[in-house]
Amino acid sequence: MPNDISGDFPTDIYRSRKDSIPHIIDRADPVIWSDSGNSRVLSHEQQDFYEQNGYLFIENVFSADEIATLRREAEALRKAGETEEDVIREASSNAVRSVFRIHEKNQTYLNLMADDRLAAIAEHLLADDVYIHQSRVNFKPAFKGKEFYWHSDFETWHTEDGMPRMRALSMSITLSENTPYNGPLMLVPGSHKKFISCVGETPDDNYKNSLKAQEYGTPDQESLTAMIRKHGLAAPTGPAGSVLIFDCNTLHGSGNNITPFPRSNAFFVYNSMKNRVVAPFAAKSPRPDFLATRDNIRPIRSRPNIATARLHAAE
Ligand code: 6CS
Ligand code: FE
Repeated sequence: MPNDISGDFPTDIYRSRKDSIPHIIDRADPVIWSDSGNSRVLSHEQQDFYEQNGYLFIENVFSADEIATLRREAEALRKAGETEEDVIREASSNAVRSVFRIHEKNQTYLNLMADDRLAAIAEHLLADDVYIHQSRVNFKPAFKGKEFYWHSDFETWHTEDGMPRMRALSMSITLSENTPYNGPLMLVPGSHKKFISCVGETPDDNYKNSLKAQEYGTPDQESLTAMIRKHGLAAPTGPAGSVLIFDCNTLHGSGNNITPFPRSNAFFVYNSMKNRVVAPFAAKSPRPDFLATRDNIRPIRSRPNIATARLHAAE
């Protein structure tokens, strides 16, 4: 049986934004929650790489036709969201930076989140039925796409959204080619096994600034330097239609895009149904539902029975 941690969470084992100095502690959760290494979707080598590095990049998962559809729908989302709260614009140019809740606003992305090429991997790695904690398109537009400073998603999702444990992961689907030049996502391989606490109390309505330029919940430069000196950096690049899977606690960030080529990626955050958000661990009130699903949490699908899956595969 996989490790199960359902029930309430009286102690905050990932304490952050509460002390005057940062601390680095060991991760207290598995990276891969499934006990059996047998997966119909990931090889042992892929699983070993993900467990050790905290990310895995798989090229050419989606066809050119599928990507053309996803790009068309992303553009429709970008154009439609003129004034909505879940559309975040760049601070310096007003260009659309991110559109959230894409799985609730668009049928194509609703279908994509439950696509077996994605969902089956999340269900295996998290060893549970999963739901979408957050979804978005980050457009990183040509010439105007600004940085996402270094951070652990989990630090924010724990302190501001109330995500109890490290039993969630992100999948980034490249809608445009991710090159070394147009602001690719950079990761610190292996950083997912340490939790760096951050200093500075969460301001009220922090998300109104953090989604444009994150200040709170970012690791101090000394801790970052130590982690990067020890583990190095990786910036997976590849064609549109690739998928970057990364653990909720893997340190990552990305630089400005000053090229003529957008770096638009769609993101789904899969969370285990046993890891549903509770009250924020270090914020006065929870963030809105477009950033962290809280109302009406339900699995994206009932996991296909492996025997049935094999039966269909044999047909
Ligand atoms: O605060 C959040 O949930 C968002 N911020 C970043 C920089 N990454 C994860 C997520 O999109
Ligand atoms: Fe992030």
